[in-house]
Amino acid sequence: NSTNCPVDALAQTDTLLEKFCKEVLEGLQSKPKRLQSKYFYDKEGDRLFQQIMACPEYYLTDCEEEIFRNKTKELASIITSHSSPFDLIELGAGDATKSQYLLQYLADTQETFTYMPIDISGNILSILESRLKREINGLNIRSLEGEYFDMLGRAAELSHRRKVVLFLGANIGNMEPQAANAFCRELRARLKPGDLVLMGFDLKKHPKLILDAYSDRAGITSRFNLNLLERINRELDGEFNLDQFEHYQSYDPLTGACRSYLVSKTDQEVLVAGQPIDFRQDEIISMEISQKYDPEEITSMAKQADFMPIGYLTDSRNWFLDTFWQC
Ligand code: AVJ
Repeated sequence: NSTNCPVDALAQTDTLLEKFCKEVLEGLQSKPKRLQSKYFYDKEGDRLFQQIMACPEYYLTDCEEEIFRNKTKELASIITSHSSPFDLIELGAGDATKSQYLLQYLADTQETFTYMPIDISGNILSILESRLKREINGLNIRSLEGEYFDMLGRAAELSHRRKVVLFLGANIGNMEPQAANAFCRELRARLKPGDLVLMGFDLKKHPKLILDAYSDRAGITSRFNLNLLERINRELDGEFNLDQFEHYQSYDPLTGACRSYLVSKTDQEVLVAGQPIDFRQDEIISMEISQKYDPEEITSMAKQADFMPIGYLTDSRNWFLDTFWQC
């Protein structure tokens, strides 16, 4: 039984399910308890995240879409003037609603390139691939399902052109600032001189706007968080009772950290993959960070990773920033 996996019994046999199980148990056995937000995105999580993006409070997607829709030509000309010919790799592509504007433009202007979307959700990649093949004539697309750096390695084997790496949607916000710095250094180390990165950051703004974006009135963000417990029930023989947990969101304007938690409503014991997990009333599981930055912090992140900032674009409200870094 593949769901029966005491942590130490797992040697190197890391199938995806075994890794999920191992990381979930490790997180729930830590103090404070934590789960990793990359696991939000099963089929139901993909669906809920698409609903979040359509929520009136969730401004991030609208802002970045505005940039990609209104400034497609600027984006494309920075890319073509700094790194042609190129292949386009997108980390955490999701449904690629924003990059689609750029892909369409580049295809229309006769650029020859392969688009390689990387995502941890095979489900969203197949949705993406069939839509793009239908909507963009002649697009070369090669989807890669898995974790960022594993698949970046695969992409490097497949591509012999310069690389343009898109990392949009403030996905980098899901890393603690320290981890984001380390991520940028590792990304830089895997790229070659001349390669380009286009990164999307959510900017610090009125704390209430940020908090509202992650605690929407319709309660979809709450369901998005609770869905991970449901996924654990489905895939790891978990016995979470979702009614016994409540979503709690915080935003700290001092640090820019926007964090989500699930709070246990009672003292309870929950079996996960045969392992008993004890909760006290009011004990939290740390679920996700969505870090907010200011422009100075973004520039210093580029420099500490040895990238050269070569240009940036913002939306009309100055809430979101897409920046180009060159190796
Ligand atoms: C997909 C990581 C950009 O942190 O804003 C949305 C995920 N979580 N609402 C974000 C998310 C709760 C989102 N990212």
